[in-house]
Amino acid sequence: MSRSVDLEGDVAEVLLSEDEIQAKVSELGARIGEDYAGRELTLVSVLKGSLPFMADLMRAIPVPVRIDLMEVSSYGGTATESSGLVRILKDLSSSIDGQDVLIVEDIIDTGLTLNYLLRYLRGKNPRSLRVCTLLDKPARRLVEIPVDYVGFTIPDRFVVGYGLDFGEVYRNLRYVGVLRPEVYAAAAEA
Ligand code: PRP
Ligand code: 7HP
Repeated sequence: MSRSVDLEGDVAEVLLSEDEIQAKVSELGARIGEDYAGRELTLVSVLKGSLPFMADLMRAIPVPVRIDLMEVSSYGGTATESSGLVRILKDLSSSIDGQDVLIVEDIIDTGLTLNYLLRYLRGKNPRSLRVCTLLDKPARRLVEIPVDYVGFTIPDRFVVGYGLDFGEVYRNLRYVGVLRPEVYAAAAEA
């Protein structure tokens, strides 16, 4: 029998509070603003997880930004393990030829998704291409990739909230937390 979701009750521990996240987003926005002073920037959000981060970050960046959205899915993996096989579900809406582009991610784990995206977007001839991620889990990295802006480096724990999901839920938590082990166990049994 499937277990019902208890949005807040299923969280064992808050890893990053709403205040910590918002302070970091302001800091990142200011840094990006300095680095791109006098220029315009195209932010490419990688759906769905980066949606809250993108929405907050774009408003913290004090230079003109355009936004575009991509959605990719890794397939062949499990609820918590990526396979490295990436499929584009939604492509860019406009050309990025000659533009300064910043990819906005919620988390870099194995690095396989971003490795694929970097190669794909480089092929579209941007003027520059950088990466900003809210969370970085370096212990899980399978492929080395350049990451220009990192909000928080976190330990090897599966996290949810502020866009990050488990089984497509928990994305609307305002903080980042770790789920109770029973939640995984129930999902594995289902
Ligand atoms: C998550 C996250 C990254 C990717 C990171 O996306 O948003 O895109 O996994 O994992 P990796 O470094 O091991 O490749 P997910 O595929 O869970 O989709 P979602 O954003 O829709 O939740
Ligand atoms: C993907 C992902 N999604 C949610 N929580 C995590 O810890 C994750 N790592 N990679």
